[in-house]
Amino acid sequence: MSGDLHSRLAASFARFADRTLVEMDGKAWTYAEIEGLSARLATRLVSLGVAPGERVLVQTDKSIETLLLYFAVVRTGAIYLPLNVDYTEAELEYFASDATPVLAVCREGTEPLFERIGKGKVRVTTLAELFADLPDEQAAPAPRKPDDIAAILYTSGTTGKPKGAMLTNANLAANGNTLIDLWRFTPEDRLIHALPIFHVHGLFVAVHCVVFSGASMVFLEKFESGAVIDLMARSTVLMGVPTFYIRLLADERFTREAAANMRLFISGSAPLSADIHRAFEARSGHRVLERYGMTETGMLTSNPYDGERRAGFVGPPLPDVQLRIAEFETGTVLPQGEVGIVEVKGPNIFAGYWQMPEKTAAEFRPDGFFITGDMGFIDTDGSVQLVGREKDLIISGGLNVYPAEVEALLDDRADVAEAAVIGVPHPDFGEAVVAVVQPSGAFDPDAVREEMRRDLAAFKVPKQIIALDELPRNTMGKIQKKLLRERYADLFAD
Ligand code: MCA
Ligand code: AMP
Repeated sequence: MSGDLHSRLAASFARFADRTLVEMDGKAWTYAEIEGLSARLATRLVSLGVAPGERVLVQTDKSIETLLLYFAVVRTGAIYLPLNVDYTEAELEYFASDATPVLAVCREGTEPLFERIGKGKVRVTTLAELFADLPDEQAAPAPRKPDDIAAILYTSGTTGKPKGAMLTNANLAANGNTLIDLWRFTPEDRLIHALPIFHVHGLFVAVHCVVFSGASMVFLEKFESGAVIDLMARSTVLMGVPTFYIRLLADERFTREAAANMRLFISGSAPLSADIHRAFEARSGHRVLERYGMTETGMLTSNPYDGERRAGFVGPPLPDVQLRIAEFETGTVLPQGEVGIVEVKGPNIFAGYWQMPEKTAAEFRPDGFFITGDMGFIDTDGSVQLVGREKDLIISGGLNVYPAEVEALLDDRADVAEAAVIGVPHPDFGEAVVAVVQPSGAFDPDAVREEMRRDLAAFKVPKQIIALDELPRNTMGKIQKKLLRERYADLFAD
């Protein structure tokens, strides 16, 4: 199969032309319709200056138009750069200046904000404008090589600014091809698509599994347990973050009967607790298939389709992925069973961080293995268990929050002497962001939270801010986050 993503998509558009690709709000689009509309949209994009290698920044709501925009950008050979709709002006400004897009597609009403951050150098438009009087002409697909960049997805880091992970045509095509075989996707499948489409999970894993295999999907604007349960009778697969499964279990309409037509429930992006795994099986008769991946790599491991889906394990590496456990500091590869850093290599591993050669080099070993930052071990059956993270990262409802970013915002405030941001167990989000601060003078946690919402996407804003006279420190003066995590472990216990 060609390593070019557009050719891979086009092969499906042609082969499954008359079949339904996607449904939303009671309307359906076939493969041929989606291809035709995206090809016409590509003509419009080209007329706006979009060319191979240029970046198209997208912050739009989940819709068929956004999906078409993705396919259209791939067709032009430009680089698709989707952004979380929750990002604030302060956050967006950085992405726009770092990625220097030629075009920004934004939501109605946010044009002035994008004009401001684009500083006159970025053409700003909306989906409505792009789709108005769409030309009939279908742009010819731009020739692309496997190593050309198809998308940039920003991920934050433990220190410093977010990094744009460059994913190539070959990365995306290879991972999709592997996953449809592994998870047995066929044209008879219908996926319940309730994830956002600005992350690898909802955009590449979900959409490519559907399109590459000729299956169909139902787009829901966001996860809502009732709507998802209603769709199960005529669907076969759900992909979700653990919060989806927690919320399904909390809904009494979710029963064995409701799930009877489903063949597969896949979970990832964050750890699925063994308790939820077991409760889900007891309720529905289905064992969730847990897999593990990263923005920089796409999917890396998966529990087997046949064979045991082990609670608490993310499964063996995908057939085309090499995975090893090493000592973080030295890179020495560790024997089976020992805990260390997870390192990976394969056709799905990204090409590096956009314009950050040093940061890229620092995250690869000399022999080309990528250092994930996740800690784990390989069991005797080859299955991987993740036991923690070397990186200081909180995953809340499947979304990553780097404490350093939230701490920097708090530390900059006149009413805060120092802040420590930690993740604590949360019954719905898995982990929740909590800030423990040492105030300097008068301090109103609720007012501070409100103010933080101006600068930070809502999911990063601490669910609670706790003020202490003194933060616990070790003899070197370093804040003891471990101690804080222990002290507040039951903060959200139900
Ligand atoms: C929303 N809020 C959150 C989160 N989502 N807070 C913390 N963590 C979150 N994940 C905020 C809302 O802004 C709101 O704040 C309050 O929490 C309550 O929101 P609620 O209505 O409960 O949330 P929701 O809209 O139902 O969303 C929860 C969600 C959603 C369905 C879990 O966050 C979601 O779809 N997550 C999936 C993310 C994802 O696709 N991750 C994949 C990336 P307020 O009331 O203050 O306004 S990782 C990836 O791609 C890698 C490759 C991988 O392995 O998959
Ligand atoms: P992101 O940068 O958003 O792609 O998040 C990637 C990170 O999510 C990984 O490095 C892991 O820490 C975490 N992750 C993804 N899937 C799983 C999983 N099944 N279990 C535990 N952690 C996971």
